[in-house]
Amino acid sequence: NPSPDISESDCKHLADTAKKILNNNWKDSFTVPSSSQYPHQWSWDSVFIAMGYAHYNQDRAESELRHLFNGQWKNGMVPQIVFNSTELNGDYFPGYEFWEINKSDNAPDTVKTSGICQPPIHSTGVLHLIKYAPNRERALKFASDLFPKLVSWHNYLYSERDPNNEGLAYIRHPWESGQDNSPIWDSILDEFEINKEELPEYERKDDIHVNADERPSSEEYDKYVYLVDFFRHRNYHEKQILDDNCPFLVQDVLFNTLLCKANRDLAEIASLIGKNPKPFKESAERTAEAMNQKLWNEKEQMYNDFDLQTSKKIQARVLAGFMPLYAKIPDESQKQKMFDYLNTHCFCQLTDTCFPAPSYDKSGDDYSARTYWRGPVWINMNWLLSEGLDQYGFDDYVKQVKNSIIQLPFKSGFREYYDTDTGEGYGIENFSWTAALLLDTLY
Ligand code: 9YW
Repeated sequence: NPSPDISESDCKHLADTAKKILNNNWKDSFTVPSSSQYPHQWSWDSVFIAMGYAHYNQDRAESELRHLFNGQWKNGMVPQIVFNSTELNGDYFPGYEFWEINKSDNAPDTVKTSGICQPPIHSTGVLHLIKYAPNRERALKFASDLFPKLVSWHNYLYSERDPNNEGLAYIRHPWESGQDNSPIWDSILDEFEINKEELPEYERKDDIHVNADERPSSEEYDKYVYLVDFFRHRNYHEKQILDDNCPFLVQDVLFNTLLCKANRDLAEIASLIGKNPKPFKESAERTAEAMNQKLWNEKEQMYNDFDLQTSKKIQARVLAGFMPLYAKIPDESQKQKMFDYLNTHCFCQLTDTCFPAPSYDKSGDDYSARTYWRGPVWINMNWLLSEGLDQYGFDDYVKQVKNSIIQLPFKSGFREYYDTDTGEGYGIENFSWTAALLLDTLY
């Protein structure tokens, strides 16, 4: 353990600070990830944030999710961003106008959103609310109201994003993974050429408040923009996007892990509110089986994404490859192999003096201690990892990972990401999910 233990009064002070951060990032009915860097509502951020509120402010937890689902598309897609209608022109690109979502018949009529989605952790957030909110009756009523929307979100993923009916949903943009510039995408982004002249003119805004060297490269950004342009040219018509060979089509490990877990949790919600849990249990099992068949890599001792354009696994040693633990997908032999790799100098061994768990294998040549999704520790990934390891009884490692969730903000403030070796914080300050998940861990 690289830091001294934290006293109870320090913990209390830390929790108070976390609540203040969420309060400052609260915009009437939802919470922005950061008032400066991300001034709108983000889909999976809001779920992590609601998980924190669940313990002490049920009103806000419900409002957070309600506001997000107000932006749900007519085909069931829950959008990555619901724009802040009172401050549409914050420092953020691509803003609402760039997405041109009104080209799609499926876009919501009045709510302004982006045209892609993020990992489907929503049913899991609602079950969390039922489990931890002070007023359980009220949480159950809220879950009943939201239930049809959760069902239609899952249905969207299995119908529109799984053309070969495999039980695995694809993503079509790195932003949909929640891990924008992860090394997972390198092979695909390097491979597809874009004609610069055909690229729409745009100006990045993500490097105004944060060091540019921690952010994705300009080549990566061009590809991100190219893909958005590709979708809007096809009016966000999923079949068209597929038929025209979208260059980025990936069955992602983290996304499908969270889909599997969300189905397990939706089944539990269904039982609690008097609905039939069976279809959701079946979907969860199908996805788990498909992940074990198609995404498990015995040699690498972890799961890999699958590139649908080349029909190959993408071998990148990212922390996300261990996430299936969270949905209890690995069997006894797989879980041990995964742990044997996780618990090495590559991701922080129990005896090492570092903060687990870096987002990318530290022994890789292209590991970077401070570049966004290419190495730093992220609190949401730690949270998912600790919940996963806990289910398999890896208690010592769970303790270390939870310790990082508490020690890193204590040492360096509520940052977006941290250096695994020094604990130094990077990215934007006063970051909402870091605060919310610290609260969930302390409660
Ligand atoms: C973007 C808001 C989002 C997160 C993503 C993270 C980053 C940048 O910030 O995305 O412009 O969407 O990669 O996981 O939801 O915190």
